[in-house]
Amino acid sequence: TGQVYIDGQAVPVGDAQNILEVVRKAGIELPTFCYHSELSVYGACRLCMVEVESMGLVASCSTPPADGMIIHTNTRRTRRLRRMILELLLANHDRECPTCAKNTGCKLQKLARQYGVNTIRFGNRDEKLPIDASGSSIVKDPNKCILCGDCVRMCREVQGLGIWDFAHRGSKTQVTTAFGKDLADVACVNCGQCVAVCPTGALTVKSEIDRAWSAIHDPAKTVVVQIAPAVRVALGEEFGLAAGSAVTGKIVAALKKMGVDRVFDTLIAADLTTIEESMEFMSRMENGGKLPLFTSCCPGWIKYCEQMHGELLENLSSCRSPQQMFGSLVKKHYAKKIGKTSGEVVCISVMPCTAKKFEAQRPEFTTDGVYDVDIVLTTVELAQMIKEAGLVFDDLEPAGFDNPLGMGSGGALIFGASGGVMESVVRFVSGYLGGPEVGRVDYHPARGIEGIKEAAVTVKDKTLKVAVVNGLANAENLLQRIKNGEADYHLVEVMACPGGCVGGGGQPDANDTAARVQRLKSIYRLDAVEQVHKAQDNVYVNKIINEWLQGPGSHAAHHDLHTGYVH
Ligand code: HC0
Ligand code: SF4
Repeated sequence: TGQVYIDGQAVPVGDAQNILEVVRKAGIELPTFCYHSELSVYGACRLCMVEVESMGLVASCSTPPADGMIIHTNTRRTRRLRRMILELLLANHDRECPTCAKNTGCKLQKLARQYGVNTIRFGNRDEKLPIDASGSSIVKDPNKCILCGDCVRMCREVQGLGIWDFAHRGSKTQVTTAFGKDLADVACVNCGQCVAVCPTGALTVKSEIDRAWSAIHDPAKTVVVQIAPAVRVALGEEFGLAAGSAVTGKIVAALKKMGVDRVFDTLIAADLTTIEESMEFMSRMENGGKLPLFTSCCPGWIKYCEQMHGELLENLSSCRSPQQMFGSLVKKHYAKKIGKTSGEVVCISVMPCTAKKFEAQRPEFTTDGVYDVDIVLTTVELAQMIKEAGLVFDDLEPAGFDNPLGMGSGGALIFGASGGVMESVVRFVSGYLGGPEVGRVDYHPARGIEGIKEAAVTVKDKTLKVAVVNGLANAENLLQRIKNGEADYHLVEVMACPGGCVGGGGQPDANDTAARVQRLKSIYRLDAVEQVHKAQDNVYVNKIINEWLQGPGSHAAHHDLHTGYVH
């Protein structure tokens, strides 16, 4: 409370926790590397230093405001200090900017320009540390790390995993995995949240752009693309549109112009997931099966559960994720329909998620020796390809998906937001059981960006206790409460990323909470105007179940759409 004076302007403190927040309220952007409102305060980068009268230079992120404080944000000393910090960081940093994946998106580069650093008085470090590209989803280049510790706190505080930590001392300090193990050999679940928060090119997404172009340019291949729910409300941001802009038709148009043969929608597989998972859930309810049932579409959550909670594997739904149901349908059925072998059809996914790259490479998801999903591109990677193709995104005339795999319900679309899978199951089950909510079911308690949501829903004579959780630290918290008998549910949805897929590690500015909220709202706006609201009303899904899979609950449906888990 009270007020402070920032560069001569009186500013109320309000509920600001530190000087940095008040300064931002005053409309002044202080530079920071290590400050994120969702993570703990670290105060390491010192870029946010301000001068406070009678205190001298202080780090604004870790100094609380006091009534009457007189603060100067732009003085000879702050300017000299910021430039010196940037220069020292650059001296110790790989400077191959034009070929860096973060070029033009790098915060170090941006701040160096902003503060006019145009010469570096110190020699560059010449020791080159090895790059770790052993994992499926993320690449670590320690030569570009500025030791801000953002990845360390993100992985520990939001995902509860603590894959990264500081090792060694002084000028040898590095951020690394335990015992310096390769990324492929640690418990990392590939969520990409550390990549999203990394200000430089030290952590980047493993690109599959070259492989995608090779497939598109190969005349012997039929290239089929699926687009995940959360991509369509985020990709526009890469072309300067507001967060949450819906650009579905433009994405389809761009892919066609790039030379893709068929553009399909993951939504059709999400509807299939809703149906299969709801049937599994109702059968467990009726037959005394393992409960709570946990959703299984998030590959980060699945890997986490396999590694940390072997005792819960029977509680996981056996449904493959929509991405993998789609891949399975394409390779086992669609390829035949168009007279091709599974090897002649290349299935590319566009996902908001980096862990989907890992999921696609799980050995169980193959048909006749080839992967069901061959290539996974993130939202940002697809945007990059659209730029490379020279397409003016704004000018693209929206196009429609191809059939028979191009149509999904509103219930499938909301999979992209935390709570969406839960709501779709509620829509299906209440319709199926003929409860009071047959028709247009909206289930608001499942919605929103909060980390843990709990509710009870009554369908006919049954009360279902449900929980929705995002962020693996929140999930762990919930699991412990279940274990200790403090909580008990029938159905739990888990998504690893904050806000669900809209906040996936492959999205533009994946760490931007305001953008996540806009994307979430956009998804529900699109759902509200969608004519087909529930999975069971999607005629294309019913056709596929009956004509390709020999009816609901058949052996084929089980074989093609379900999976198992490993300890
Ligand atoms: Fe998601 Fe999915 S909703 S995980 O968040 O379930 O990535 O968008 O594609 O598979 O449909 C991500 C998003 C998907 C899958 C779907 C699910
Ligand atoms: Fe941790 Fe996710 Fe980064 Fe892996 S990808 S190190 S789990 S934040």
